[in-house]
Amino acid sequence: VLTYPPPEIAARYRFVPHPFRRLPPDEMLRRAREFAALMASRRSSRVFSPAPVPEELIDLAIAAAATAPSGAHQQPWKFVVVGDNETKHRIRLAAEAEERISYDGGRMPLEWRRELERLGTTSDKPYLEVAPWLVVVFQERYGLQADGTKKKHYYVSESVGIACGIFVAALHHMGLTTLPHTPSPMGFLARILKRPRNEAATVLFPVGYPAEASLVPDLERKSLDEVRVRF
Ligand code: IYR
Repeated sequence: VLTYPPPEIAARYRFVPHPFRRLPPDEMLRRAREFAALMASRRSSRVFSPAPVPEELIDLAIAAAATAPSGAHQQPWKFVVVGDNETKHRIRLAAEAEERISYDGGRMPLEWRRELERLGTTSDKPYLEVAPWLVVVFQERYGLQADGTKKKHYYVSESVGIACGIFVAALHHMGLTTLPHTPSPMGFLARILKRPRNEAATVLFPVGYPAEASLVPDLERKSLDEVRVRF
């Protein structure tokens, strides 16, 4: 018997049949293996090709990301797509100015810099201009209603984090690559991209193809036994 939704709620709001489609067990296992293998082949890229990417692919990745579950279904995200060279150039200069203070000016503590050493990252961020697209994900820390009043948002970082995860997966699935880049502090992004005061930049994703013959760090992922605890 159905205990959801409560009848008094069903009387006031519309509910529709769950669109879930049950799959045969062998098909479930096949898909599960295929998706896990696909995701295992994903790597972040720090050297991009300037080869163009159709904007429709970026839109489709954002459409997938925006299906993420969110606190109270508030969908507290905005994806700002930047493809013009002038804006990319301004973003690169501003990001590198912050990163120089972090890396070279000692804002990043030694312990942190040591942790990053094997990734070979520096304050130089050419990919911010070379990648054909930059997608900056903003979180709506609160809602701004038409009359200018604020509306509280719930679980904003969790919601936007899930959306970013789906974005990364969608790009990989369609044959593109990215890097979750988090220049810090990143207030310059809201200024350059003219975002309203309720929005804060969360992650900047350069999107495109890896440069030919580019290298990535020889990292290992934790095994299932290291990340999964059976209770
Ligand atoms: N935001 C800097 C530093 C950086 C921090 C972490 I944690 C990384 O995993 C990688 C880099 C940068 O983008 O270089």
